[in-house]
Order: sequence, then C-alpha cells, then structure tokens
Amino acid sequence: MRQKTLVLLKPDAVNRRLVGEIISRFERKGLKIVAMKMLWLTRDRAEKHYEVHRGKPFYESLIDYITSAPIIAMVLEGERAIEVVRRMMGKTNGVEAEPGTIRGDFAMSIQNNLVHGSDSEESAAREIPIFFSDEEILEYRLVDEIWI
Ligand code: IDP
Ligand code: MG
Repeated sequence: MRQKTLVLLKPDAVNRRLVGEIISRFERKGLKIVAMKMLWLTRDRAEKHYEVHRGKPFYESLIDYITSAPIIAMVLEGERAIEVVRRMMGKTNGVEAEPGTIRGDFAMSIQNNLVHGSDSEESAAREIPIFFSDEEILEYRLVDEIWI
C-alpha cells in the first residue's frame, strides 16, 4: 500500500544543522521525496497543524516552539510510508526513544524532538494540504524504484 505522509523538520533540526542528516536517513531507507520546502510557520498555520492538541498543557509552548525559527516541510512517499516514518522517528520523548531512531540518536527532550510525521492516513490527508497545494506534489519515477 503506497502512502504519502507529511514530515516536518522542526526548528531544532534546522538550528542544530541536522536537516541533511535527517533527510538522508529517509532517502537511504527508500522513501521518495515528492514535495519539499523551507518556511517559517505563522501562529495561524501552526495552530491549524496542531489543532488536535489545543487545550493540552503543552499546547502554547508547542506553538511557540514550532514558530520560533524556520522549518522544512516534506511529503514522503513509499510502501506504508506513514508507519515507516513513525518508526524511524522513534518515541515522542527523545529520552525514551530507541537508539537508531532519529529522536533516539539526536533528541533529549519531549518537545524539542526534531521531527514530525503524520500518525495515520486521516492525519496525512488533513496535514498535507496545510503545507502543499496539489501542484506542489510531484509525480515521477526514480531510476532505482524496481530495486527498492
Ligand atoms: P508525536 O510528534 O510523536 O506524534 P504528539 O503527542 O502528537 O507526538 O505531540 C505533538 C508534539 O507536541 C510532539 O512531537 C512534541 O513536540 C510536543 N509534545 C508532545 N507531548 C509533549 C509534552 O508532554 N510536553 C511538551 N511537548 C510535548
Ligand atoms: Mg502526533
């Protein structure tokens, strides 16, 4: 089942110069980048993206954090891409995330955890259009696709 998922490299990933490292992991795994941009989230857009967390104790701090510096937004595509990305990210809390995962290798915080990935097909369908128009999501073939 080929899926698309929204991935964000959060402000700490950009500030800690981990953008290349994180994108490289997704590429080497075999996921395909079908959309990508750098942007600075407005509070409005951040609140839309994180609307399921509105009212939680960490919500205001989360919005401050995600709007504090530029981020990278991507759509990644591949076989069961949603689950693959979530497993590569590791647990929300960097302290608890398994070594070998992005958060497990590079994060020590529950908030500043470097990366976002949609958690279900419904979330991906809701989140992708917050960042990308249909025309920005590209359809193309990679030469090594038959080997992946
Ligand atoms: P996820 O990113 O692993 O799916 P969610 O529970 O959806 O985690 O939370 C969204 C984001 O909110 C997290 O990635 C993290 O940045 C932040 N967050 C989650 N729980 C806490 C918390 O208890 N304290 C502070 N920030 C949190
Ligand atoms: Mg989540």
